[in-house]
Amino acid sequence: MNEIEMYEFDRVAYITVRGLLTDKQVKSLAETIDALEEEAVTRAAQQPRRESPIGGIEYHHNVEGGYYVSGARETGNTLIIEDFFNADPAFDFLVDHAPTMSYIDAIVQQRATINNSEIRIRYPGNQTGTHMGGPISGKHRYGYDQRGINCMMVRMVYFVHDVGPEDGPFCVVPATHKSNMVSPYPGRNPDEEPGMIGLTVKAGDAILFTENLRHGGFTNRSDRTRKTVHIGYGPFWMKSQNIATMDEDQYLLPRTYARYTPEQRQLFRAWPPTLEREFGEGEKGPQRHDNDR
Ligand SMILES: O=C(O)CCC(=O)C(=O)O
Repeated sequence: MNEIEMYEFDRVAYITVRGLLTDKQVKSLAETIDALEEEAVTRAAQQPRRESPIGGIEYHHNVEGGYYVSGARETGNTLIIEDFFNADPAFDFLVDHAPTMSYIDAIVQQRATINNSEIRIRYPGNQTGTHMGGPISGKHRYGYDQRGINCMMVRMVYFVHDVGPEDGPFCVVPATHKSNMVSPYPGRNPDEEPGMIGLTVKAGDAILFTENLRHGGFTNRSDRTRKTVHIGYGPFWMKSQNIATMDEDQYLLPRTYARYTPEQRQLFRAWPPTLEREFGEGEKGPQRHDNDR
């Protein structure tokens, strides 16, 4: 992360990183997402189901695939697939992805781990309601101290196709991570919120932002479905920030863990700080979520 990127991130709470993924990676991700979408849409309404620990949203637990899915493929709706790392080894390169980690390690002071993994498939007519911004304490806080930027949860959003102004771009109210007031505007409609801007991108670009920033997704007014990959990071003690498994242990199947290098495994390890202290190579991974959920 260079000096200008650091300055801009501190100033407005997000940066767009052009060309973070190679053309080959974009192609592979786009194909993998398409295939996963086809499977997930047929499962989304099926058993077994679980409600998010924070209430509200119900998910299908795909036990074989190791992921949670909510939503439906229909106008105005979205399909969200959480814990997608379990679903296909094609996602493995995103774990300990050196260009990404150079950003994460610059803004998360404690050892960073992955706490969130979701694929968002936003069909025409869909929008993502505005959330966050203003004074926030705890796990979504943006901070700055004598060592520099000190973020709690941040996200990298990867784009596998171009997203123009009509395609439901990710949107932000810049600099609201430093706002001393909660937004006074009623409702959560990002299209109507003063100060909200859409961030247009090309395939291969990524957007890095702190969860403290007020953000959402403008209505997708095109006839194209918007597909993105979101990966969240934060200090190692932070539990899952996926909605289906909020504040639980990370959901990584033993077979996923077994594929990973020691460095990749570290990104899912809350404690102890080094892998070797507890497990030898190839031994059991983080806690598995069983079929009862
Ligand atoms: O991309 C979007 O539509 C919104 C994403 C979002 O809210 C998030 O990643 O926290």
